[in-house]
Amino acid sequence: MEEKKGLFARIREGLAKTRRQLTERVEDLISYYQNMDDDFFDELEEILILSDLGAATASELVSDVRRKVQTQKIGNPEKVKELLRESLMEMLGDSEPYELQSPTVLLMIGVNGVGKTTATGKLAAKYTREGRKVLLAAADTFRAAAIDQLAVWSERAGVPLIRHQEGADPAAVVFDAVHAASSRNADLLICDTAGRLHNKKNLMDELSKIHRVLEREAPDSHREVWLVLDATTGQNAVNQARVFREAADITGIVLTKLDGTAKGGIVATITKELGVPVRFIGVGEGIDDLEPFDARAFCEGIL
Ligand SMILES: Nc1nc2c(ncn2[C@@H]2O[C@H](COP(=O)(O)OP(=O)(O)OP(=O)(O)O)[C@@H](O)[C@H]2O)c(=O)[nH]1
Ligand SMILES: [Mg+2]
Repeated sequence: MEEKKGLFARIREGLAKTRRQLTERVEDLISYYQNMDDDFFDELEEILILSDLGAATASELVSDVRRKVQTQKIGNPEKVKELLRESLMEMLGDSEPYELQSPTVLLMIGVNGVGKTTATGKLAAKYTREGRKVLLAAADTFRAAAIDQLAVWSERAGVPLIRHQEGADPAAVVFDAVHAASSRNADLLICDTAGRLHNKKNLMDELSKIHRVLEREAPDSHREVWLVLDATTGQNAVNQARVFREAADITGIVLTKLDGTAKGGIVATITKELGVPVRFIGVGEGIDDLEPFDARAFCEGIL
Protein backbone atom coordinates (compact mmCIF):
# COMPACT_ATOMS: atom_id res chain seq x y z
CA MET A 1 0.00 0.00 0.00
CA GLU A 2 2.81 2.39 0.93
CA GLU A 3 4.52 1.63 -2.33
CA LYS A 4 1.31 2.18 -4.26
CA LYS A 5 0.88 5.58 -2.61
CA GLY A 6 4.42 6.51 -3.53
CA LEU A 7 3.79 5.44 -7.08
CA PHE A 8 0.69 7.61 -7.38
CA ALA A 9 2.51 10.59 -5.95
CA ARG A 10 5.45 10.17 -8.28
CA ILE A 11 3.31 9.76 -11.36
CA ARG A 12 1.38 12.85 -10.29
CA GLU A 13 4.62 14.75 -10.01
CA GLY A 14 5.79 13.58 -13.42
CA LEU A 15 2.55 14.68 -15.01
CA ALA A 16 2.48 18.07 -13.29
CA LYS A 17 2.97 20.08 -16.46
CA THR A 18 0.27 18.25 -18.36
CA ARG A 19 -2.13 18.50 -15.45
CA ARG A 20 -1.50 22.18 -14.87
CA GLN A 21 -2.16 23.06 -18.48
CA LEU A 22 -5.14 20.79 -18.92
CA THR A 23 -6.78 21.76 -15.63
CA GLU A 24 -6.24 25.45 -16.21
CA ARG A 25 -7.82 25.30 -19.64
CA VAL A 26 -10.77 23.19 -18.53
CA GLU A 27 -11.37 25.53 -15.58
CA ASP A 28 -11.26 28.57 -17.84
CA LEU A 29 -13.78 26.90 -20.08
CA ILE A 30 -16.05 26.04 -17.16
CA SER A 31 -16.00 29.58 -15.81
CA TYR A 32 -16.74 31.02 -19.23
CA TYR A 33 -19.75 28.89 -20.12
CA GLN A 34 -22.98 28.86 -18.15
CA ASN A 35 -24.37 25.90 -20.00
CA MET A 36 -22.93 23.07 -21.95
CA ASP A 37 -23.82 23.73 -25.56
CA ASP A 38 -22.14 22.66 -28.81
CA ASP A 39 -19.48 25.37 -28.52
CA PHE A 40 -18.61 24.20 -25.03
CA PHE A 41 -17.98 20.66 -26.20
CA ASP A 42 -16.10 21.81 -29.30
CA GLU A 43 -13.78 23.83 -27.11
CA LEU A 44 -13.37 20.96 -24.69
CA GLU A 45 -12.31 18.74 -27.57
CA GLU A 46 -9.78 21.32 -28.68
CA ILE A 47 -8.32 21.50 -25.18
CA LEU A 48 -7.84 17.74 -25.15
CA ILE A 49 -6.15 17.80 -28.54
CA LEU A 50 -3.78 20.50 -27.25
CA SER A 51 -2.73 18.07 -24.50
CA ASP A 52 -1.94 15.57 -27.24
CA LEU A 53 -4.76 13.20 -26.63
CA GLY A 54 -5.03 12.83 -30.40
CA ALA A 55 -7.99 13.87 -32.51
CA ALA A 56 -9.72 10.48 -32.53
CA THR A 57 -9.23 9.91 -28.82
CA ALA A 58 -10.33 13.44 -27.93
CA SER A 59 -13.44 13.18 -30.05
CA GLU A 60 -14.41 9.85 -28.52
CA LEU A 61 -13.85 11.14 -25.00
CA VAL A 62 -15.93 14.24 -25.57
CA SER A 63 -18.79 12.24 -27.11
CA ASP A 64 -18.74 10.02 -24.08
CA VAL A 65 -18.81 12.95 -21.65
CA ARG A 66 -21.58 14.55 -23.69
CA ARG A 67 -23.66 11.40 -23.55
CA LYS A 68 -23.23 11.25 -19.78
CA VAL A 69 -24.23 14.89 -19.43
CA GLN A 70 -27.42 14.18 -21.38
CA THR A 71 -28.42 10.88 -19.81
CA GLN A 72 -27.63 12.02 -16.28
CA LYS A 73 -29.21 15.44 -16.97
CA ILE A 74 -26.19 17.29 -15.67
CA GLY A 75 -26.46 21.05 -15.95
CA ASN A 76 -23.43 22.21 -14.03
CA PRO A 77 -20.25 22.55 -16.14
CA GLU A 78 -18.24 22.04 -12.93
CA LYS A 79 -19.01 18.33 -13.21
CA VAL A 80 -17.17 18.01 -16.48
CA LYS A 81 -13.75 17.44 -14.97
CA GLU A 82 -14.98 14.48 -13.02
CA LEU A 83 -16.83 13.03 -16.00
CA LEU A 84 -13.76 13.45 -18.15
CA ARG A 85 -11.60 11.57 -15.69
CA GLU A 86 -14.19 8.83 -15.48
CA SER A 87 -14.44 8.48 -19.26
CA LEU A 88 -10.67 8.44 -19.67
CA MET A 89 -10.42 5.73 -17.06
CA GLU A 90 -13.05 3.66 -18.86
CA MET A 91 -11.24 4.15 -22.13
CA LEU A 92 -7.84 3.06 -20.83
CA GLY A 93 -9.11 0.21 -18.70
CA ASP A 94 -7.22 -1.11 -15.71
CA SER A 95 -3.61 -1.89 -16.48
CA GLU A 96 -1.95 -5.04 -15.27
CA PRO A 97 1.49 -4.39 -13.82
CA TYR A 98 4.29 -5.96 -15.83
CA GLU A 99 5.60 -9.18 -14.31
CA LEU A 100 9.15 -10.09 -15.23
CA GLN A 101 9.53 -13.74 -16.20
CA SER A 102 12.89 -15.34 -15.63
CA PRO A 103 14.90 -15.55 -17.83
CA THR A 104 13.95 -12.68 -20.14
CA VAL A 105 15.85 -11.05 -22.97
CA LEU A 106 14.62 -7.50 -23.47
CA LEU A 107 15.47 -5.49 -26.59
CA MET A 108 15.18 -1.72 -26.29
CA ILE A 109 14.47 -0.08 -29.63
CA GLY A 110 13.48 3.39 -30.83
CA VAL A 111 14.76 6.37 -32.78
CA ASN A 112 17.66 8.60 -31.93
CA GLY A 113 17.68 10.35 -28.56
CA VAL A 114 14.35 9.12 -27.18
CA GLY A 115 15.95 7.72 -24.03
CA LYS A 116 16.72 4.06 -24.76
CA THR A 117 20.06 3.98 -22.95
CA THR A 118 18.70 5.90 -19.97
CA ALA A 119 15.68 3.59 -19.70
CA THR A 120 18.00 0.58 -19.96
CA GLY A 121 20.03 1.88 -17.02
CA LYS A 122 16.94 2.69 -14.96
CA LEU A 123 15.43 -0.75 -15.58
CA ALA A 124 18.71 -2.44 -14.66
CA ALA A 125 18.75 -0.54 -11.37
CA LYS A 126 15.10 -1.24 -10.63
CA TYR A 127 15.29 -4.98 -11.12
CA THR A 128 18.62 -5.21 -9.30
CA ARG A 129 17.01 -3.42 -6.37
CA GLU A 130 14.27 -6.02 -6.47
CA GLY A 131 16.81 -8.78 -6.13
CA ARG A 132 16.93 -9.84 -9.77
CA LYS A 133 20.15 -10.66 -11.55
CA VAL A 134 20.51 -8.29 -14.48
CA LEU A 135 22.99 -8.11 -17.34
CA LEU A 136 23.39 -5.41 -19.96
CA ALA A 137 24.44 -5.73 -23.60
CA ALA A 138 25.82 -2.76 -25.52
CA ALA A 139 24.19 -3.60 -28.84
CA ASP A 140 24.40 0.02 -29.95
CA THR A 141 27.82 -0.21 -31.54
CA PHE A 142 27.52 2.84 -33.78
CA ARG A 143 29.63 5.10 -31.57
CA ALA A 144 32.19 4.41 -28.87
CA ALA A 145 30.43 7.11 -26.82
CA ALA A 146 27.22 5.10 -26.85
CA ILE A 147 29.00 2.10 -25.36
CA ASP A 148 30.70 4.28 -22.74
CA GLN A 149 27.38 5.88 -21.86
CA LEU A 150 25.89 2.47 -21.15
CA ALA A 151 29.01 1.54 -19.17
CA VAL A 152 28.33 4.48 -16.85
CA TRP A 153 24.77 3.24 -16.31
CA SER A 154 25.97 -0.31 -15.70
CA GLU A 155 28.25 0.99 -12.95
CA ARG A 156 25.52 3.11 -11.40
CA ALA A 157 23.14 0.18 -11.40
CA GLY A 158 25.86 -2.23 -10.30
CA VAL A 159 25.29 -4.70 -13.14
CA PRO A 160 27.80 -6.26 -15.54
CA LEU A 161 27.99 -5.05 -19.13
CA ILE A 162 28.88 -7.08 -22.19
CA ARG A 163 30.51 -4.85 -24.77
CA HIS A 164 32.45 -5.05 -27.99
CA GLN A 165 34.24 -2.34 -29.85
CA GLU A 166 32.68 0.46 -31.82
CA GLY A 167 31.50 -0.78 -35.19
CA ALA A 168 31.13 -4.39 -34.07
CA ASP A 169 28.15 -6.47 -35.14
CA PRO A 170 25.30 -5.92 -32.62
CA ALA A 171 24.16 -9.51 -33.11
CA ALA A 172 27.62 -10.70 -32.04
CA VAL A 173 27.35 -8.62 -28.86
CA VAL A 174 23.96 -10.19 -28.18
CA PHE A 175 25.45 -13.64 -28.84
CA ASP A 176 28.12 -13.11 -26.17
CA ALA A 177 25.68 -11.49 -23.78
CA VAL A 178 23.23 -14.38 -24.02
CA HIS A 179 25.97 -16.83 -23.10
CA ALA A 180 27.17 -14.65 -20.25
CA ALA A 181 23.59 -14.31 -19.02
CA SER A 182 23.03 -18.03 -19.05
CA SER A 183 26.32 -18.89 -17.31
CA ARG A 184 25.56 -16.32 -14.59
CA ASN A 185 21.95 -17.43 -14.30
CA ALA A 186 20.71 -13.93 -15.03
CA ASP A 187 17.00 -13.21 -14.75
CA LEU A 188 17.11 -10.37 -17.22
CA LEU A 189 19.35 -9.41 -20.11
CA ILE A 190 18.65 -5.92 -21.47
CA CYS A 191 20.05 -5.08 -24.91
CA ASP A 192 20.44 -1.39 -25.71
CA THR A 193 20.26 -0.88 -29.48
CA ALA A 194 21.17 1.97 -31.80
CA GLY A 195 18.73 4.68 -32.77
CA ARG A 196 20.50 5.36 -36.00
CA LEU A 197 18.97 2.76 -38.24
CA HIS A 198 18.14 5.17 -41.01
CA ASN A 199 15.29 3.21 -42.48
CA LYS A 200 12.83 0.46 -41.86
CA LYS A 201 14.80 -2.10 -43.86
CA ASN A 202 17.98 -1.57 -41.81
CA LEU A 203 15.98 -1.85 -38.63
CA MET A 204 14.23 -5.02 -39.75
CA ASP A 205 17.48 -6.59 -40.92
CA GLU A 206 19.25 -5.86 -37.67
CA LEU A 207 16.37 -7.01 -35.51
CA SER A 208 15.86 -10.23 -37.43
CA LYS A 209 19.57 -10.98 -37.11
CA ILE A 210 19.35 -10.48 -33.35
CA HIS A 211 16.18 -12.58 -33.18
CA ARG A 212 17.92 -15.39 -35.05
CA VAL A 213 20.73 -15.34 -32.49
CA LEU A 214 18.18 -15.44 -29.67
CA GLU A 215 16.24 -18.29 -31.23
CA ARG A 216 19.39 -20.33 -31.62
CA GLU A 217 21.21 -19.42 -28.41
CA ALA A 218 18.44 -18.71 -25.94
CA PRO A 219 15.39 -20.65 -27.14
CA ASP A 220 13.97 -20.94 -23.62
CA SER A 221 14.25 -17.28 -22.71
CA HIS A 222 11.18 -15.15 -22.72
CA ARG A 223 11.57 -12.35 -25.25
CA GLU A 224 10.40 -8.75 -25.00
CA VAL A 225 10.81 -5.91 -27.50
CA TRP A 226 10.10 -2.53 -25.97
CA LEU A 227 9.74 0.55 -28.07
CA VAL A 228 10.98 3.70 -26.38
CA LEU A 229 9.09 6.88 -27.26
CA ASP A 230 9.75 10.47 -26.27
CA ALA A 231 6.55 12.03 -24.92
CA THR A 232 7.73 15.55 -25.75
CA THR A 233 7.37 14.75 -29.46
CA GLY A 234 3.63 14.32 -29.03
CA GLN A 235 1.79 12.90 -32.02
CA ASN A 236 5.11 12.28 -33.72
CA ALA A 237 5.73 9.55 -31.17
CA VAL A 238 2.49 7.90 -32.22
CA ASN A 239 3.62 7.98 -35.84
CA GLN A 240 6.97 6.46 -34.89
CA ALA A 241 5.16 3.71 -33.07
CA ARG A 242 3.15 2.91 -36.19
CA VAL A 243 6.31 2.62 -38.30
CA PHE A 244 8.12 0.49 -35.74
CA ARG A 245 5.16 -1.77 -35.33
CA GLU A 246 5.42 -2.67 -39.00
CA ALA A 247 9.08 -3.54 -38.60
CA ALA A 248 9.09 -5.34 -35.26
CA ASP A 249 6.85 -7.29 -32.93
CA ILE A 250 6.67 -4.75 -30.16
CA THR A 251 5.52 -6.15 -26.83
CA GLY A 252 5.63 -2.98 -24.75
CA ILE A 253 6.26 0.74 -24.72
CA VAL A 254 8.41 2.92 -22.50
CA LEU A 255 7.30 6.52 -22.67
CA THR A 256 10.06 8.89 -21.60
CA LYS A 257 10.40 12.56 -20.63
CA LEU A 258 6.87 12.93 -19.32
CA ASP A 259 8.29 15.27 -16.70
CA GLY A 260 9.25 17.88 -19.26
CA THR A 261 6.04 18.09 -21.24
CA ALA A 262 2.41 19.05 -21.20
CA LYS A 263 1.79 16.38 -23.83
CA GLY A 264 1.01 13.64 -21.32
CA GLY A 265 -2.24 12.87 -23.11
CA ILE A 266 -0.14 10.94 -25.58
CA VAL A 267 -0.34 7.95 -23.24
CA ALA A 268 -4.05 7.64 -23.94
CA THR A 269 -3.56 7.83 -27.70
CA ILE A 270 -0.84 5.20 -27.65
CA THR A 271 -2.79 2.83 -25.45
CA LYS A 272 -5.94 3.26 -27.42
CA GLU A 273 -4.73 3.48 -31.00
CA LEU A 274 -1.83 1.05 -30.92
CA GLY A 275 -3.04 -1.59 -28.55
CA VAL A 276 0.48 -2.07 -27.16
CA PRO A 277 0.72 -1.73 -23.37
CA VAL A 278 2.72 1.15 -21.93
CA ARG A 279 4.97 -0.64 -19.43
CA PHE A 280 6.98 2.18 -17.89
CA ILE A 281 7.11 5.95 -17.97
CA GLY A 282 10.21 8.09 -17.60
CA VAL A 283 9.78 11.10 -15.33
CA GLY A 284 13.30 12.49 -15.11
CA GLU A 285 16.96 11.90 -15.87
CA GLY A 286 17.89 10.20 -12.60
CA ILE A 287 18.27 6.49 -12.02
CA ASP A 288 15.03 6.29 -10.01
CA ASP A 289 12.97 8.35 -12.43
CA LEU A 290 11.12 5.45 -13.98
CA GLU A 291 7.67 4.36 -12.92
CA PRO A 292 5.55 1.38 -13.83
CA PHE A 293 2.59 2.59 -15.82
CA ASP A 294 -0.70 2.51 -13.97
CA ALA A 295 -3.81 3.65 -15.82
CA ARG A 296 -5.64 4.82 -12.71
CA ALA A 297 -2.68 6.81 -11.42
CA PHE A 298 -2.28 8.27 -14.86
CA CYS A 299 -5.89 9.46 -15.09
CA GLU A 300 -5.69 11.01 -11.66
CA GLY A 301 -2.33 12.49 -12.54
CA ILE A 302 -3.48 14.39 -15.58
CA LEU A 303 -6.90 15.51 -14.42
N1 LIG B 1 13.72 14.84 -18.46
C1 LIG B 1 13.96 13.60 -18.89
N2 LIG B 1 15.03 13.36 -19.67
C2 LIG B 1 15.24 12.09 -20.09
C3 LIG B 1 14.37 11.02 -19.74
N3 LIG B 1 14.84 9.89 -20.32
C4 LIG B 1 15.97 10.25 -21.00
N4 LIG B 1 16.22 11.56 -20.87
C5 LIG B 1 17.31 12.35 -21.48
O1 LIG B 1 17.24 12.26 -22.89
C6 LIG B 1 18.54 12.30 -23.46
C7 LIG B 1 18.73 11.13 -24.41
O2 LIG B 1 18.72 9.94 -23.69
P1 LIG B 1 19.46 8.60 -24.17
O3 LIG B 1 19.13 7.57 -23.18
O4 LIG B 1 20.87 8.85 -24.48
O5 LIG B 1 18.67 8.32 -25.53
P2 LIG B 1 18.94 7.16 -26.59
O6 LIG B 1 17.62 6.78 -27.15
O7 LIG B 1 19.76 6.09 -26.00
O8 LIG B 1 19.78 7.97 -27.69
P3 LIG B 1 20.68 7.37 -28.87
O9 LIG B 1 21.47 6.23 -28.31
O10 LIG B 1 21.51 8.52 -29.28
O11 LIG B 1 19.73 6.94 -29.94
C8 LIG B 1 19.51 12.31 -22.30
O12 LIG B 1 19.95 13.60 -22.06
C9 LIG B 1 18.67 11.80 -21.12
O13 LIG B 1 19.12 12.28 -19.88
C10 LIG B 1 13.22 11.32 -18.91
O14 LIG B 1 12.38 10.47 -18.56
N5 LIG B 1 13.08 12.63 -18.52
MG1 LIG C 1 21.53 5.23 -26.59
